[in-house]
Amino acid sequence: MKIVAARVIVCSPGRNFVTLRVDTDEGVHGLGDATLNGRELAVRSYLCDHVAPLLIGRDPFDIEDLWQLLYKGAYWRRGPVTMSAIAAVDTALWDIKGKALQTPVYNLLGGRSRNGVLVYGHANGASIPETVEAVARYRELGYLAVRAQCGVPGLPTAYGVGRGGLAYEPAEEGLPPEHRWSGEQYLRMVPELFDELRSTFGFDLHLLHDAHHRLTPIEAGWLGKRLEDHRLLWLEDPVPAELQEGYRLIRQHTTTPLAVGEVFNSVYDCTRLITEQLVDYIRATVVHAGGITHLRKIAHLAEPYHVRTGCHGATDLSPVCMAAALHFDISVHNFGIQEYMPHTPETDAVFPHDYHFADGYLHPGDGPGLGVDIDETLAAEYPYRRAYLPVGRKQDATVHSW
Ligand code: CS2
Ligand code: MG
Repeated sequence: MKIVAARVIVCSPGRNFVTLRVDTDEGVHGLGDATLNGRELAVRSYLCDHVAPLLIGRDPFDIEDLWQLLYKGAYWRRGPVTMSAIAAVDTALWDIKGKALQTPVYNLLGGRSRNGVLVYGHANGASIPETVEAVARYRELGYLAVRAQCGVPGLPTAYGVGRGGLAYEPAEEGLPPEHRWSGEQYLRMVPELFDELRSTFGFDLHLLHDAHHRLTPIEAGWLGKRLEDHRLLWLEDPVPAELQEGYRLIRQHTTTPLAVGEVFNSVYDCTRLITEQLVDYIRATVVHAGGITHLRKIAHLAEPYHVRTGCHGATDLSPVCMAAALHFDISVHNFGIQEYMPHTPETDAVFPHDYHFADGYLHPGDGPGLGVDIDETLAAEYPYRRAYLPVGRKQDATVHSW
């Protein structure tokens, strides 16, 4: 079997997505997600202008060799654009192999290790009572785990909180909006939020929270200690993780489980966090961390250190990434939990897929390959619209992590 074409489809059914399609001389094709929120066209160019010519004529079954060729052969290694492009190729090749061998991709990864993939949903509200109501709705929908994000008194916007009752979608058309941040106000609100959630729901529901890279290590240590009795499943991205050893300071102060890594794009971003057991969950996912091939290497490094997976799964990762993540999730031994923000009906129409939700779990489906496709005719009805993630600024206008 030989690769005969590699094309990139950019579309915007409610939000922007970048999809790689790889075609072979035996009529089998595979898909890979290459979406990088706010920098989509950079990945399109990397794929179209630099990667696609290298793929033509190669055997799509040689997944590891092609991964190494694209990684080492570029000379300039790592980074979100490069690794999202490599991820898209890798994902498409696994899809092709599963289809050619007429088996679901999870069977090529060691088979099933569990009955279903535990997921968590995103509840949010402008106030604590609104957030409590939203968590109740997710429990009624059958979710066993819910992330809770709430408005911050005195701030016009807050991370993870939808506007006007709409589902939360961080990217906005036009130039980047600027969102204000107050650590003081936030650190007052979060303990009150989880005091209220635990007194309302007890401990039969997993609760999670995302600090979205905004605290200092000592603030995160204080917050983690304050939340310990609420037994969160995790406190996510408490501080930016470029300084991996910065997590030692948080660990010294709290036993609240920590999750990090949705912005990571290679195993090198997390070797110290894993080998020093500074985190409990690693959030790297298929589309931004080099595909299924590299994500497996991250998970295998993590296994002996008792670190579990918790793949990122926001709506800016397409159904192609979700499908691939679920084949990884159902198979990898040290699975923790999968984030699940359902896409819009218009997105699901462009990306028909086999995966489905039932009783708090996602199931990847048992069809050959990844069980996802793209309707290119429908996709063409949704042209790309430049959109940016917000920029964060403190109250005094100092730029801050968003
Ligand atoms: C968030 C994301 O889902 C999460 O945990 O951190 O919504 C993140 O803000 C977006 O994926 C950024 O594009
Ligand atoms: Mg996050």
